[in-house]
Amino acid sequence: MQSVAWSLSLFLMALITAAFVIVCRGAAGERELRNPYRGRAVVFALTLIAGVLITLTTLSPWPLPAYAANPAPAAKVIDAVGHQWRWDLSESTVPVGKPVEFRVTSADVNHGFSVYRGKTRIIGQTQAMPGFVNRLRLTFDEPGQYEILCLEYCGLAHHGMLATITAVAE
Ligand SMILES: [Cu+2]
Repeated sequence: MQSVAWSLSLFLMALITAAFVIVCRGAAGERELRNPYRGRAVVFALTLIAGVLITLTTLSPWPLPAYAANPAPAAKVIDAVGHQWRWDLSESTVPVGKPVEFRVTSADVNHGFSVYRGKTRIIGQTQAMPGFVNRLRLTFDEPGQYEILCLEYCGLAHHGMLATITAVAE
């Protein structure tokens, strides 16, 4: 699915680029007659170059983190299902220092699956969507309790969607 979306995006970007090139070429013949528009073409070209450069430098790693292409084997796989308004986890403990893979989905509406260390530090998050399973790989560096909260407003008791998971040194 991801590769289809990516290919479609590239195709549409190429189509828009081609449209711009065709419009620019069509306007080139009138350039001598309409000098005031020359400035616009320069501004457009500079904006386009800046946009491409900014996009290329800020999309690294591109388009997904490297582990998605070549994942290390997970020490534990945990199924996580979001419901209005609770999380169902297939396991409640994780090993410290080893990669854990959460397979996150939803039974009803979209939720935001986020793992907190303490009250303020998010160590990972992904969407929980009905009909899709998103994989989130995390390594828990410190033993102790972690909280799983919902990051997407999903109804009246959204704020109460709390689960805990314990990282245990093995
Ligand atoms: Cu929610």
